[in-house]
Formats: sequence, structure tokens, C-alpha cells
Amino acid sequence: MSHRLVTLNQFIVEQQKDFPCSEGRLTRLLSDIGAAAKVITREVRKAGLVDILGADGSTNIQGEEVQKLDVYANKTLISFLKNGGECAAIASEEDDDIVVVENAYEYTSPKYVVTMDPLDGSSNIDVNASIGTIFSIYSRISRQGKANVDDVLQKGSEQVAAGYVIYGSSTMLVLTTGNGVNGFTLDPSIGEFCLSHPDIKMRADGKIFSVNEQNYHSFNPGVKKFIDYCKEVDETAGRPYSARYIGSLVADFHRNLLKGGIFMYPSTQKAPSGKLRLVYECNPMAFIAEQAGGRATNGTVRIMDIKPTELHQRVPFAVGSENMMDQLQTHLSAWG
Ligand code: P6P
Repeated sequence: MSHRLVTLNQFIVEQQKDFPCSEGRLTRLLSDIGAAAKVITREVRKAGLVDILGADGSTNIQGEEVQKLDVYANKTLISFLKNGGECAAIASEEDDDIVVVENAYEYTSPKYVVTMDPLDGSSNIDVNASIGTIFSIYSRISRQGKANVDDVLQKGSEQVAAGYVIYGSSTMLVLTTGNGVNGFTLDPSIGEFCLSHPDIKMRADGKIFSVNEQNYHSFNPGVKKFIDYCKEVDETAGRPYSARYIGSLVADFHRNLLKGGIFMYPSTQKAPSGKLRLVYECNPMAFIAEQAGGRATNGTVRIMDIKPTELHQRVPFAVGSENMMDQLQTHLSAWG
């Protein structure tokens, strides 16, 4: 049976019917992000060919060397969001403070704010490993005037939408608006994201565990015991798990979303609060995981229940298949 080609914009508009009071403004915001992703794809795809590869010499607030594509992706997304008129402020992992959208107050009263990691995994750019853009959308809390930092320091449970774009063997946008998770693959021949993975579900029993074992020595006992459990070879069941770790959150998460598995970035000696950012990385991935039937915690509480206290806050992070997350929790409860 031939499948009807459904573009991202057609899908969003069709889903809009589920929100009778919708005015199409979230639709516009999501299409702005989709358009920015196409522009970023064009640069990512030729990164090896033009002088956009490699660092631009600066470092961001995280103290990480900024790659030129990082800067390009950040500027592109901010430009599309500013000009789209539906976004009152942008919190980017690349910027110290929020970008308040000034001109929006003259013509429209934008309802939403966006948090984003414009190009996550950028250390993988030079080695051609998959990288990604991660974003969340919240309804602003401030009712009029300029948006402020409180608008973007909301619990993850307040997200209106979340998604990521993975720049891999193909460019794919994975999105949830709270009604399940859907994947759209960019068809370069028509320049459209087309529905390719409808209603993605994360298997309850995965077979993949993803963690940087270089940090094993500094993990807490429960995490160590869980990793040991994953590596046990059960003769009857064969080798139950496979270790897979790319070092690019979007790529590691995407594989586990489609195949089932668990990703962990626990607290380590070098990163006692964990490495990943609650606002830019963990909340959007947690929303997607839960919408696909998975779970996301900081080892103690649900990620989306944590109230952020500052923009670049880091948290320990575990996300994945329900039963694997239960196994991790069992080991954490027993060993701390
Ligand atoms: P490590 C990339 O720099 C990143 O922020 C995530 O995309 C990725 O999951 C993590 O760091 C990898 O960190 O310490 O294992 O190299």
C-alpha cells in the first residue's frame, strides 16, 4: 500500500485540529524551527568542504571550545525564531543569557519561549559523527512586556512541545507536542521533512546500554552495580545487552528511542552534578522519552519534575526503556 506523503507542516496543521482553541501559532513556531533545521542541514552537509569546519577560537559559557557550526546553528535558529513572531525569548546553550525578542511587542504578543542546544555533540563534527539540534517550547509565564528568565526556567512537565533534529545518514526531525512522538525525514529532492516514523514507541525491554565507562571509577555504587549487571553474560539468555556509546546525546538517544535501551550520564568526579544540561538537553529528551513510553530521571526523581534554578544547570541523567530504568532504580535503591 503506497503511503501518503505527509510533510511536517501538513502533519502539524492536521494535529492542530486536536486543539480547537489553537490559532496556528504553535504551528508557525514549529515550522520556523523546521526551516532553520533545513538551513543548518545545508551547512552540516558541506562542513568538510568549506572553511566552516573546526573551532572558531572562542569558548562558550560551558567553557567548551566553540566549533564554527555551533555558531552558525545558533545564529540561524535565533534569526528564524526572532523573525517568526511567535517566540518571546530564546534560551540557548551557546549564550550566557536569554535572548529577549524585542520587535515582537510592536506587532504581536508572542505566546511561547524556546530553549535549545543549537548543535549538540559538536566535538563530533570533525569526525563526521552524527550531531543534533535539541529544543523545547514553553508557554511564557510573563503575560505582557518583555519575557524574562522565569519564562524559561519552568519544570519540564510544562513543555508544550519538544524535539530534536539529528544530522546523520539523513536529517530527521523527531517531535512531540504531547500527543505521542513522530519522526520526519528530510527529503532533499523536495526540501521537505516527510513523516517517516509515525507514532514512535520505545520498547519496554531494550538491549542497549549507553554510558561513558571511562568514568566508571567515579560512579556511585548503584550505577556501577547496574553496569556490571548489564555486562553479565547469562549463558542461557546469551549476552543480554550491547554497549553502544557515540558521545553525541542526540545520536545515542535516537538509537535507543528506536531500538530500546538506556542512556546514562551519571554524576562523576569531574562533573559532580552530571554533565548534561537540565533545560537544554535533559528536559526535551525526557518529554520525548515519556511520550514514547520510556522514563527519565536524575537517579532519584523524574527529570520533568525538577524545577530549574538557573539556565545552565547540570543534572545527572538516565533515560530509556521502562524496564531498564526500573532495573537501574533497583540497583540504586539497593546500593545508593
Ligand atoms: P563525554 C557532547 O559534548 C555532549 O554534551 C553530549 O552530546 C554527549 O552525550 C556528552 O557530551 C558526551 O560526554 O564526557 O562522554 O564525552
